[in-house]
Amino acid sequence: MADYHFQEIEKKWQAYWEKNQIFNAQVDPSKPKFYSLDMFPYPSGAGLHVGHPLGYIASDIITRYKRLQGFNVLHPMGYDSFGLPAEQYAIQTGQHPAITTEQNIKRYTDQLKNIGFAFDWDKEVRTSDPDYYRWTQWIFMQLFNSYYDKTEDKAKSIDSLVQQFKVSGNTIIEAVCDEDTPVFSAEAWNEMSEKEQQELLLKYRLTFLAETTVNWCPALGTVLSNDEVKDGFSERGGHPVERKKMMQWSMRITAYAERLLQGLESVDWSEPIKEMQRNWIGKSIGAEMVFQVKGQNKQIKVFTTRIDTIYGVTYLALAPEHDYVKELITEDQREIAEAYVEVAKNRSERDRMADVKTISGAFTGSYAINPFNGEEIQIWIADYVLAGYGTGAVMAVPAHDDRDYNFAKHFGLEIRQVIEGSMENGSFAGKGGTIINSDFLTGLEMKDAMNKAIAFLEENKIGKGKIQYRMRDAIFTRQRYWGEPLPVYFKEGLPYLIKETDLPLVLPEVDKYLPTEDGEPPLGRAKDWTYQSEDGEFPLEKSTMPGWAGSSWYFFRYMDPRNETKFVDPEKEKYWGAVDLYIGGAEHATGHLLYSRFWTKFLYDIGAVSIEEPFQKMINQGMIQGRSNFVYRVKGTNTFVSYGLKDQYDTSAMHVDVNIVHNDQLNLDKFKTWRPDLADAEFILEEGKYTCGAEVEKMSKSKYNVVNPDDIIERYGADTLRLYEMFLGPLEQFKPWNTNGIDGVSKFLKKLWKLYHDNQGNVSISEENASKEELKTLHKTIKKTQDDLDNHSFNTSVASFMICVNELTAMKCNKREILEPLAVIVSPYAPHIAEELWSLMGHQQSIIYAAFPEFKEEYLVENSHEYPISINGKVRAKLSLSLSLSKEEVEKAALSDPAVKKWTEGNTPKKVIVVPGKIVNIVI
Ligand code: ANZ
Repeated sequence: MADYHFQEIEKKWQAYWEKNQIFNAQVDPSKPKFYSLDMFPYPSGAGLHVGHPLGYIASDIITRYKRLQGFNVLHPMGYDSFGLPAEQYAIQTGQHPAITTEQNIKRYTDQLKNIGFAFDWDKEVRTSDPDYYRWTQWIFMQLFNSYYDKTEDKAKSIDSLVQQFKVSGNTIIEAVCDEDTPVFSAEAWNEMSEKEQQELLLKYRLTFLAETTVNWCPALGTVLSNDEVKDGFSERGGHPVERKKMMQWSMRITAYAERLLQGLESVDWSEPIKEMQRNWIGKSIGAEMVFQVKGQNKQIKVFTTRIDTIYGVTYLALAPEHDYVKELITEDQREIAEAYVEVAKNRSERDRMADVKTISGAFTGSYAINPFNGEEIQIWIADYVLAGYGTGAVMAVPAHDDRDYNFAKHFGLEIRQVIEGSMENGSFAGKGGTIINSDFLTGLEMKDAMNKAIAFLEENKIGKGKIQYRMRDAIFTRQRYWGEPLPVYFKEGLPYLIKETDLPLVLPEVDKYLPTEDGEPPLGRAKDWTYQSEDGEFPLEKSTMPGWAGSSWYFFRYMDPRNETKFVDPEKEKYWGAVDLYIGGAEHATGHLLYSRFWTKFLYDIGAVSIEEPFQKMINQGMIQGRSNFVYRVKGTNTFVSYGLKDQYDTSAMHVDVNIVHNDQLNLDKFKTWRPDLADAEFILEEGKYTCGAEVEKMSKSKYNVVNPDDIIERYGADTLRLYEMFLGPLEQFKPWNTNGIDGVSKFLKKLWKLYHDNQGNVSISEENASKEELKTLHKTIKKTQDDLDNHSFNTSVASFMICVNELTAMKCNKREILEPLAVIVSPYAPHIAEELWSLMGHQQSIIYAAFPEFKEEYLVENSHEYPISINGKVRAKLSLSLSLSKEEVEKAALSDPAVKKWTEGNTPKKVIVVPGKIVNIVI
């Protein structure tokens, strides 16, 4: 073969890898393991664009590098294949989402295989496959059968809870449960009906059914999680979202709040992502206390982080949704207050939080009593109090809290200072300081005042110290078709699990993918959506699981994807353990990454897996943005003027397909055929060319800036694509796709190819020993590549390969001693060409079985030095001498140098000082 024919080479090696199962991973305790994982994609109809493979290329490079270092690597790929777009498409076209999904997966797989990834395709999983989701359903069942024991700080079986209830009710047990769980004795428990017992157990189960305020999206006909809602609109589709109370399944993730927080200390993730998780979990240390309502048998519970300011409380504020609001509104306030509540309720929490300017609220007419000083204070309803946080009620301290201050100012309520010196700069909250005007707290510092106030609460049984988490339980159901059915049926209105042996509970066929006429989810359309249990036939749950169910545990299934008796074989799970490198987008910071950590911890608690944290190290790749091109139409004509001349005309810019532009030059013929209305387009050119304008924007169809990796591969090859994506810049950075530099990368590969060939295009490898210079070039590249890969700095290695190949080309180096290791170090980045060169050099086995070359420091050590020779303080000559010479030898050489002799004129100098490896000073 003469020239570098990447198309043939790439197809050949992809087929070879597949046929020989090169990347098939098996447990091998004799080798260290490396588990490399990419966040698996949702197979959308649009296929991959060049932004998608960025992270996959980086992880592929790492896994190939790890193989060369002797690791046993697991590098799987699969599909998160339940989801909204396929279902929306099904609604529009009637095509079953399974068919759409299958087609999309096929397209994705072809595209991925084209890029030459070292994926173990045998391990592929699809979350929408019944063989997969039976285990998602199985995990759901384990959660349903578990509660959280606070004493042991782990999940335990609900049966053991029932045993405790039988013996001592719930008086002794410390378990996570709903706020409104009553206290009951063993007798009471034993006398309860089955229904009552089941209702109580739902308050403890780790997945449970409860009336919850949810984000309801009427346009999508489903509930959405907080992270699926952005500024009051659905993330997908941008439809309005309302707050609504509904019976919903939830996951008691809050039971794991503290462990989710602590676990962050043990993982190697970027600080911003950890911080986002910490904020989401939102731990606050404070106190909970009750205020008696005057003249009513009611107590209002508040959560405060500043109980030290209790003497500065001048009113209470309740969320508009608070349960007591109705009963607290007095007759004379009714009209104003109720009207206010109506308006406030329809604003989402997010809007209310985001909007700090609008101050709205209403006085209820009722009063509460501050138990510390017996004072009567007004009870207000206020927008800024959130129903879902803490107790949905606050003790307002306008002198020391911004929101309370603004509210008090607006409504003319009292502002009473109780902390010394904290009022300056208009900043109130968060500052400590000595307490004033506060009876027995006066004179104390914040911490002591808090402790003392909490002691007072506890003595008087009106409150206690409390740790509060902002995180809420995660709503687990969606009123959609294309998701996992819940393995639950209803008997007398109560949920029961189907038998494990009846799994998977397969998604039924329906005539349409829409809600039923009476508003039931699409599964309400299925003919026999019932369960045959021992005591009869019962209706099955009609909602399905949310998108995050299947993705919360897929990393375990990859280890053992075809196991029919377990979700993963324990031996395999122990061997592969946690993911060593997880690469994916930062947009999953609080969704997927919290849910999968939660499920892993739960599976650990029940002894199903050996690890508590699923992802040891994580890198979040930046997004590749589109680089849009523009043409400039002279208004009212079909004439387009080149970028440099556009200001001389009255023009309007128009997006043009980037695929008919090369190096910002428009291909005029292609432009004319791009759209029918452009067939007779005319151009005003600059030097015979049409130059387009350019701008960086999100990569999207509507901006005509989507670049398909298939096109790049066809034109330049997969190795060029891989190198180029890495060359674009640091992996974590957001950066535009700019094809302008791709020719350079492609030329580099041609040069690399040429190093191994003579001018006639024949393979030509010399067996001669390499020179020092050649070894130096090689070893500095080995070192750089190794350091870069260890630091996940991919772009810089590409640059060093280029330098290396340029240097070797200049030296006309074709020696095996250099070119073999060079092929190996390039192979993680450009595996096809490396395989081909490796085999051309006579190797029978894939380059993947080679060893990463060992870096030898000695080749980098300089063995000579250019000595400046200074005569009477001025450098008069330069002399290159071996570093192995002694001081005397250096002196002798310096003095016998003709340039130096000219200055000394044959005289013996007064003094000669030799600093070895640096300088020679001569004084005459
Ligand atoms: C009195 C006080 C005085 C407060 C002071 C703060 C400063 P984090 O840190 O976020 O937990 N709060 C409690 N529940 C609330 C709710 N449902 N909606 C809105 N605000 C609520 O904040 C806790 C503080 O936020 C609590 O402490 C309470 O105001 C308020 F100088 O109580 B504080």
